[in-house]
Amino acid sequence: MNKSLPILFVSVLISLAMSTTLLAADSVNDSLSGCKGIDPVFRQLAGSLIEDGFQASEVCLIFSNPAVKFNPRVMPRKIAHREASLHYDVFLEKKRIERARKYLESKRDIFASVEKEYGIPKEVKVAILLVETDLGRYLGSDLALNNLASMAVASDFNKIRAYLPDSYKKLSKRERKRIQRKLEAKSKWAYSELKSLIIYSNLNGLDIHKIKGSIFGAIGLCQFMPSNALKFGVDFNKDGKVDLFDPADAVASMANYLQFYGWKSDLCEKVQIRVIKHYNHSTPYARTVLKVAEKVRQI
Ligand SMILES: [Ca+2]
Repeated sequence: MNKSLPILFVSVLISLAMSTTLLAADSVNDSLSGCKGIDPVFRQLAGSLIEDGFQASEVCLIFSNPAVKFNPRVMPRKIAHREASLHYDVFLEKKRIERARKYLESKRDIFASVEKEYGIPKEVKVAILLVETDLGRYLGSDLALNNLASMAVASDFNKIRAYLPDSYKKLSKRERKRIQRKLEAKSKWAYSELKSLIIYSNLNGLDIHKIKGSIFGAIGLCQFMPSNALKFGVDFNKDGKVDLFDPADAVASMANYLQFYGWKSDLCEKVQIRVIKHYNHSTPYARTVLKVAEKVRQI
C-alpha cells in the first residue's frame, strides 16, 4: 500500500471495490449515453461500474479503448482449472535454479533490504518469483483488464458452454446447476477484482491498458490479484507508486504478504508450507517453493 495515502481515502476506495451492486439493464444506456466504441458485451458491466461510483467518463475511456477485448475462453479455464494437476517439477531444473541464483545476485541490495525489514529469506522470495513468473519472463499474454472483464461478464452457462472441456458438455441437471452457481460466484469475484484493478492503476498512475495479467488477472512479478495489490502493495523504492512490475516493489509486497500471513524466523517446514499456501492454495506449489529455495541456497 502506498503509505502516503490518507487511511480514510484508501478505506473508501477499498469499500468501493468490495461493493457488488448489479445495475438494472434499463439504466445502462442512460449512464453511458454519449460514450461510443464500447463492445456491447461490456456495456452492462460498464454501467455497473458507474453505478458503483466510478466516473462515467473514466469508465468510457477504459472500455472504449481498442485494446479492450472479450475473451470467451477465460471463464471456462477458470472453471476447469485444477491446481493439483500442474507440473511443478520443471522449476527444479538446474538451468532455472541457476537463473534464480543469478537474479538474486543481480538484485542483491533489494533482497537484502527487504529481508532486513520483513524477515523473509531471500531464497524463498526468489523461489516464488521463479514459480510465479519465471523471474518476470512470463507476465501474461493479455491485459489483466481483459481477463477480469471477460470473467465478470461470463456468468451464464449457455454463453460459455462451447468453450468448456468435453467433460463439461454432458452434465446432469444437478451438475449444471452447480456449475452455474460456480460461474455466478466467479463472475462476482472477477467484477470485484476488476474494480480493484481500476483503483490500483488510478492510485499509482499506471496505464490500465498496459497492465498485463495472468489468465485469471494476477499482476506483476509477484502475481498479486488486484485486491491484494491494494492491501499488501509496498512502494519500496519510494518513487511514489506501488508498481508490482518493479522488482523492489514486487519483492517487498510479497514479503509484506507472507509476513501478514504468519511468516517468522525459525518456522518448521509444516508451518512454512501453511503460510506459502496463502499465496497459492496448493501443497505441491508450496513444497516446490521450498525445494527451489533450498537448491538456490546450496549453490
Ligand atoms: Ca515504487
